[in-house]
Amino acid sequence: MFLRIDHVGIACHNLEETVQFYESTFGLTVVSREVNEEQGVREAMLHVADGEKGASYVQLLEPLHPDTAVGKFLARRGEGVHHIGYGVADVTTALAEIAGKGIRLIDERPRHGSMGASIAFLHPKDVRGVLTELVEAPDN
Ligand code: V0V
Ligand code: CO
Repeated sequence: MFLRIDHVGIACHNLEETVQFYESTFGLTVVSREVNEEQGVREAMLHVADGEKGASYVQLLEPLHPDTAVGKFLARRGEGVHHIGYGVADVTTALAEIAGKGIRLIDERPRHGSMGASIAFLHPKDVRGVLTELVEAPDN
């Protein structure tokens, strides 16, 4: 079902400072910056590698408000890994297959994600404590 690790989502208080840290420490490059009001985030994608089945990224996430998914996470747990995004060929098909196994879906239908992707989240309580995102890239 999974084609690649599309991205690792990392929660931070200050996006610009954290981007600078990733650029200067690891030599990564920002390839996209977006504000996603629906998800309550300001985010940057930093390219890590290209593979046969697509590219992988680090996604740095700053909350737009405290009362958002990432805002609540920061208040509870502090900065760190927030979610894993796996590349899939078709989010709708993958969601149906996963739902059929009894896993709780946060999103019943795909939403708009970074860089034109279709995304959907699975509940961390049903994925052994890991907030899991399915990502269908536009050029899949
Ligand atoms: C919360 N919990 C987590 C978690 N966030 N566990 C693992 N990883 C996380 N990131 C746990 C938390 O410790 C609680 O466990 C329980 O879930 C309920 O937490 P809560 O603080 O009451 O929070 P809720 O229920 O209000 O919301 C949690 C969920 C929410 C996961 C449902 O964050 C959500 O809907 N996330 C999906 C959307 C999202 O994360 N968007 C931002 C990224 P205990 O204490 O009860 O045991 S946007 C993005 O990635 C984009 C745009 C992209 O990739 O393109
Ligand atoms: Co993400």
